[in-house]
Amino acid sequence: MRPQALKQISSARQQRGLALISVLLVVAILVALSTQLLSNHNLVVSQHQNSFEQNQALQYAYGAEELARQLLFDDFSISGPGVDHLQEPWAQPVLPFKLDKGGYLEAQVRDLNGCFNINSLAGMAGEDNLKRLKRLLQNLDLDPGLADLIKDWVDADQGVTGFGAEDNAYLGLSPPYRTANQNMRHISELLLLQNIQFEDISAVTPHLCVLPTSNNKINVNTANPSLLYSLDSGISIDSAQGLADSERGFVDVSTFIDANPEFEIVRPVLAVTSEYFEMHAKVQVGESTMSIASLFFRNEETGELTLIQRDFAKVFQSKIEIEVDR
Ligand SMILES: [Ca+2]
Ligand SMILES: [Ca+2]
Repeated sequence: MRPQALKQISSARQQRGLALISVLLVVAILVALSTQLLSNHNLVVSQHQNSFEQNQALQYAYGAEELARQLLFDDFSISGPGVDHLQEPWAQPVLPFKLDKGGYLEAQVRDLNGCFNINSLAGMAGEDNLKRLKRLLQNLDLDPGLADLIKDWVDADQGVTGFGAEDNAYLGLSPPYRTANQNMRHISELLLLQNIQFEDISAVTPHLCVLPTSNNKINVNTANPSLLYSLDSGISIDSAQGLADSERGFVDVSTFIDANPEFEIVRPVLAVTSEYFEMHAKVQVGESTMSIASLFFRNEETGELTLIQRDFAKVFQSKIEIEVDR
């Protein structure tokens, strides 16, 4: 074959090769674009699914709140007026039940007049409550000096209490900050206290609550043994524990003191009813889980319930123990 003809054949092959490479390149780009589009589409679908499930879970959580509101008003007006104790319907946890579209809901109500109110340290009986918190801490094998730190955080003055700390101590930290010098709004403020240990806070918080008042009473029908013991040095831990283990349903404070005369000295701070309650619910819809802790105030004259605070970050700890057959 002549050299000119060979050259033409080689050039044609090169052109076909280039064309093939171009086609392959276009196909590769199209595949990459399709994959990217599909991936983005899946992400958008997933985001919408999560958003939809979260919204459904939130609506169920609001439903649990409404249920608690109804239970507490029913208790005030019909089933248990004039007294609040742990055998009443509102105090019974709502067993986890399946929801229509899959998932489940569980809820429980806690009486907050049965725990130690941190803000009572800044109230009219602040000094007495400081002694009570110290007794409570000692009973839990914790440093009673923690009570001084908490008191200084919530009291309005700048005078250091015992082992407490005021602005001067916190302004020396990095970053510097000041004491609140007002009622706590959330229990997590405890983590701002000077030299605080997370383990100590974890141990004491189940016995504490944060109420939007400094002058609350203690419901003797719902108070836990640590709180009952802390009320006065004349009350023994065995007496408090025995009382807490019994089925309490005292209809008035006098009846309670007749049966437990060691509490006479703290009569002014005792009650058999409650004003503050916390509804805590956990909802799961699909892959989405939501927790809601709602603080209610119930007017002791009218029974009207006011929602004071919602906390979506509190860890839900079920009161229910489920027996499993093995
Ligand atoms: Ca009641
Ligand atoms: Ca202070």
